[in-house]
Amino acid sequence: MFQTERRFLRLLFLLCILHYEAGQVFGVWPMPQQITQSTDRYLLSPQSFSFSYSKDSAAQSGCSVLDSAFKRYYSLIFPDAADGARFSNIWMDPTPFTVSVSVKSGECDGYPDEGSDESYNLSVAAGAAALKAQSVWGALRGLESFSQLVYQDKYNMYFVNKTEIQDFPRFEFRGLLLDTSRHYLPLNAILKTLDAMAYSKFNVFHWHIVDDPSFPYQSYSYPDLSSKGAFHPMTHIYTQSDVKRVISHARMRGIRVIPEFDTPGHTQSWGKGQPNLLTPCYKGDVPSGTFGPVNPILDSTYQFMSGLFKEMKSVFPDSYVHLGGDEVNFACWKSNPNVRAFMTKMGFGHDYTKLESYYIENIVNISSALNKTPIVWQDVFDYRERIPKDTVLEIWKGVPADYRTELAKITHAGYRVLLSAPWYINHISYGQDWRNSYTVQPQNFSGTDQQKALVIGGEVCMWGEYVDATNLHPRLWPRACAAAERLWSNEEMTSNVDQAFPRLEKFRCSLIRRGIQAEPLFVGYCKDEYR
Ligand code: CP6
Repeated sequence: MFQTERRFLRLLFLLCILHYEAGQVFGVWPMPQQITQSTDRYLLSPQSFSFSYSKDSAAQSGCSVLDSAFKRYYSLIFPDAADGARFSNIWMDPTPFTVSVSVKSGECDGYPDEGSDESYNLSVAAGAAALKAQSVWGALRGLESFSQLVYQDKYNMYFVNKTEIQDFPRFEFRGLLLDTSRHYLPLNAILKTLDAMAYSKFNVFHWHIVDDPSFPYQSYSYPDLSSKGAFHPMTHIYTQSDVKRVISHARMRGIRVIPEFDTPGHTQSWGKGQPNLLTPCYKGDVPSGTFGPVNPILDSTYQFMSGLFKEMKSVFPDSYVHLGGDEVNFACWKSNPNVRAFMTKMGFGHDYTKLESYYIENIVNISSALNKTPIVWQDVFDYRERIPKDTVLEIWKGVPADYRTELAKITHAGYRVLLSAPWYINHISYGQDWRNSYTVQPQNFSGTDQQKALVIGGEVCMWGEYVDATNLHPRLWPRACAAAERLWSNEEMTSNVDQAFPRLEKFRCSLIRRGIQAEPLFVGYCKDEYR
């Protein structure tokens, strides 16, 4: 009975939006869970606009995350406030306007993590807006929404309409993968991506930092990994200070940084700086001079991985780590007589998936012992390793539809899953492919409610074979925004892709305005695009 009432109210609400959109399209991307706006609007002037901590807020001035967010959002809302001469409100009374922020928890120096509360309420009225959140992370989401509500009229006057928002994310994990091994991405390209992620309320940066082609992470325990394995030992590396900057920039935006150290496959570059790590491949009875995946039969391998993961724990604060485990080619293992002898000794027969299992089990145990929750690619489940129940499996295979079978299978086994298969946006094609990303329904597979609750979110993947700093931003934006809304917003309110189009067009123009080179969705122009 409540259900039907709720449905009815939602329908009524959607009709209101439609009616309203005749005048002006909603300005918030991703769509908040609940938003009501009126046509009453308030003039804002940069000179008399301010953010402040409300008296009842647990965080006050000195709270690093919010202090710097206030500065950032002031410039985002009033991009031309700096050139004061051009913008002068001589015709208008500069009515004061204050956004009062109140958070329940005063924790400002921590890192966002699993379980961070990102909910917020925003109420915009005459002369004041009230933003209330449990944590600073929710306050950040609210500030972003507020900034998107502000617009300029044809005289370039700033306005905000009377608005009420109640908002929270549908999924707790809304990630974006960058691959810095196929091409090196300069620090600035990463920081800018983090900026744009915050605009779309993404909250996890999955840093696929190393892979076959290069090892740009400068390890302090094993410096040869980058000095020998990076494209260039000085210019194409991420120093400890670079990594700190990425983590800090992300923290300020409520974004977690989860590094991926993908093994045992995808490790060619590791072999250059770490002798005896990779398996020597054989041609007949003699080593061929080439190397395969990490050598799973040596104690020295696990000593090295322990050392590297201990370093990871001290460098990356997030409680999760991505261990990879995808696309392991068994040919080299099969060719090596020592590996074959080990197989026999262990009773694995000729089943090399058992060897892969053995390796992953060891690696997962190393990271669990360091209190890190592992994420692995779905291949690891396919091999049926005995992995701890808190392991997250990331589904990357099976487009267009097969990932549903995979979701059903893995959640049936009781594991939590992350969906990235339909969001491989390194794939490009002619036309509006964001629509495919938008219409994905992560919980649309056959399974119980319990199974569906195991979908913790999803990830947009930007693999780097054909991407470097020259084309990264336009390839990412606004295409990644489609998944961002799918992962944040209410399913029913965002079920119509045609209704999303004008909002996304508008959001893309805001991205341009904020300095993100987001590509066009279709024919048209942005106001002020070449200012
Ligand atoms: N690198 C690594 C890759 C991919 C994967 N892992 C990949 C595979 C297929 C496509 C795109 C990327 N480049 N380490 C798979 C998770 Cl289409």
